[in-house]
Amino acid sequence: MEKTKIALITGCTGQDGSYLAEFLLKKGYEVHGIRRRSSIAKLDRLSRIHYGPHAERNKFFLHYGDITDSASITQITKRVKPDEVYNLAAQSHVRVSFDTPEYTANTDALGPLRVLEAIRTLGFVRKTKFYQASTSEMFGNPLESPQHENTPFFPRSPYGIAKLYAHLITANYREAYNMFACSGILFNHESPRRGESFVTRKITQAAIRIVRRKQDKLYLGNLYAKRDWGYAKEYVEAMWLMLQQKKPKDYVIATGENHTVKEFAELAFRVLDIDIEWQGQGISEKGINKKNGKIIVEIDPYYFRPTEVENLVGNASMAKKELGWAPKTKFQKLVNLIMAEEVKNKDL
Ligand code: NAP
Ligand code: F7E
Repeated sequence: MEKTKIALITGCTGQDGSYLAEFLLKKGYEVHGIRRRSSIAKLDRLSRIHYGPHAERNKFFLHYGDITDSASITQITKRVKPDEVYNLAAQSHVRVSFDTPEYTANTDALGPLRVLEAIRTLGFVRKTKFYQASTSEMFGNPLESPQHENTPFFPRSPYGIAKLYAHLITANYREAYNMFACSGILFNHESPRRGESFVTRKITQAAIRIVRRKQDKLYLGNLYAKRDWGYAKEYVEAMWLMLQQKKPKDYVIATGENHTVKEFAELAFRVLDIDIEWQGQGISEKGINKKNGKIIVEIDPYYFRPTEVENLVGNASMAKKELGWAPKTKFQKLVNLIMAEEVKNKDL
């Protein structure tokens, strides 16, 4: 009989961590996740696994730890003896990284280093494969479009810069210690589990509240930023596929098309039968509900970033060729599937 594989996921309570845990349990893995201590337990995204009446329940374990605390990371790695480590833990908000640059560097740059060092110093280099959650934010203002694995990096935020360190140190451990260590350069991916302060969920939740008359307006920053938005549930499979290859290698994961924040807002409101008419320019631009003439979208400069990434779109053809991975959910379908979940939420 084949031995059960053991996976350790940092950032298990997050959007991707929860989808990945479900995916790996379905594959028959024993899954260990790291959770942070907080005053309120934040296990909502794991409720289907952790509390549900599922057979997998016995193969899922949570450990208290923190990516800024080497001792906890090393102890958990020593106890779990993972075959695969997925390092998803991060301060993942780009705007917030300008407010907390040092913490972001500690978590997003040194965090992955701590995990790599745990694997190395415990003597697990031959046993344990390592996945690092890299990001399209490393491209920043890119020199070419679409971006691929060899596009030069020009990050534009403390987040992007911290993630670039993590990306490069992962490559260094691969070369220096012959470790199976690789990074997925994932473009934006969303879902009904996406954090509520990212622009997609902020828009979908506000649209529902506005229709339910619980909110008057939606305040946004840059309406013209373009992002390549995919579906998180599909992207976690690409992470796993990367660790199943013969050789460790970095891959871009993206849909290959991008859209503006404005288009996202238009589609989300359209699901609720609201068409937006745009008037004005710059910070005076407003979105008006065509049905009743009410202003439903306004600009708040607070949401502008000191340095913005204007236009990202990825080329995932290497992932298609070598991993057999391709996105199934494109823009319109993605907006619809998030909205379909939001409308069920009676608390909004
Ligand atoms: P997310 O929902 O914000 O989840 C982040 C996870 O990291 C959460 O579980 C969080 O725990 C945990 N975490 C944060 N700080 C920690 C610390 N100091 N110690 C231990 N755990 C900590 O992010 P996501 O969207 O799932 O993204 C997963 C990873 O992919 C992140 O590294 C992100 O930077 C990267 N990424 C995301 C995208 C995207 O579009 N989603 C694209 C490219 C790369 P709490 O639940 O306790 O907060
Ligand atoms: O912003 C603009 C904002 O915060 C998208 C993270 O997962 O993906 C994510 O980072 C765009 C930006 O995501 C608002 O200026 C306008 O241009 O949803 P976001 P992000 O910054 O692209 C990458 C790949 C990651 O790796 C990150 O971890 O939308 N925007 N108005 C706004 N953004 C927010 N959050 N809020 C607004 O009101």
